[in-house]
Amino acid sequence: MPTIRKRPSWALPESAVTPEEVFLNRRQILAGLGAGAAIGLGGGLMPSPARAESDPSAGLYPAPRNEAFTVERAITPETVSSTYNNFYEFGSHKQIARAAQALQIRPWEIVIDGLCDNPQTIGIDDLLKKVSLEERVYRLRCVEAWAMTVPWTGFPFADLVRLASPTTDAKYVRMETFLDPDTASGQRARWYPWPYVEGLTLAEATNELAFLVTGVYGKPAARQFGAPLRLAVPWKYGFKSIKSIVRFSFTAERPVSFWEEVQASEYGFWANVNPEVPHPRWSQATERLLGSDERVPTRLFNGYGDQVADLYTGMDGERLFM
Ligand SMILES: Nc1nc2c(c(=O)[nH]1)N[C@H]1C(S)=C(S)[C@@H](COP(=O)(O)O)O[C@H]1N2
Ligand SMILES: [Mo]
Repeated sequence: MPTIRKRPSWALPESAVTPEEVFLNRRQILAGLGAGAAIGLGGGLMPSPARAESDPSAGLYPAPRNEAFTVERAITPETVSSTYNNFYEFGSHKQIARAAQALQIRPWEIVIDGLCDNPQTIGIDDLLKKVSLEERVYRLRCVEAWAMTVPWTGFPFADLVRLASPTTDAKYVRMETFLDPDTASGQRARWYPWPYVEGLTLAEATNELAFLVTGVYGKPAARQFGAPLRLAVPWKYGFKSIKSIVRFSFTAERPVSFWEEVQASEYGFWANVNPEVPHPRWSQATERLLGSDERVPTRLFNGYGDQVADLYTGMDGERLFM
């Protein structure tokens, strides 16, 4: 259940988000016309919307919007956000949407293991029966200085932590993406430490903002977004939001994440957004909004400081912002 009761400072009334309403109307039209018409309307831009329609979890969407999580920015059009993706498993460029359609998202087993009382292997559809889905509009800020605003559907990470029941020794949760070089040609590139790994402290994973995503734009997530289960931690650079997760392990040791292993001098464990801490090769002061030429100032913790700044008090020795 959502724990935010008061509207945080970064939220504005729903009515301020005009393009979102346009999007919602369009979604209703699409639903009314059915999958066949959606293919025509999507043109060549949206890869295979019909496949999302045949997803066994499709009936769970759209999920009710949690109004505590809305933002003042316009929703990024789906045609833009679903055709400009980072998903190195399918290539080191942004146009991986078509290649990602090869990913088999059923059956999809998720291993929960490590320092917890309820280790288990659970299929995604069984997991979906144990949680209740809600929609949250979040910003996402990539370390490359572009940003988008998307309506994710999912459930609080805290619900999965509760299901696993970590022991008192557990301090971190380590997450892993699938490993299948036959499907994901990027995983044949031997210089990357596959599979993709990310990690959070347990305090971060149980923060109200940490969200496990199963859908986006009111339907099951398209594969390029990291179906059938990805993370959204909007106060951190986008690379922390690991896609297509197959394993959650509770650990006492801090996990080494994919990009940290590739280049620790540029990508750290914490990766909290901060406009005043430049990446070694570029400024983080501003960001480009996907789908426009507009550059806007970047905000500390990507604008989510009220929710997360407390997580980092007394941690001044850590490289919190890279
Ligand atoms: N498994 C996996 N997860 C990943 C990535 C990736 O390459 N592989 N890229 C990350 C990066 S750098 C970003 S910015 C976001 C992009 O999410 P989007 O494509 O949904 O915008 O996914 C993150 N999660
Ligand atoms: Mo990114």
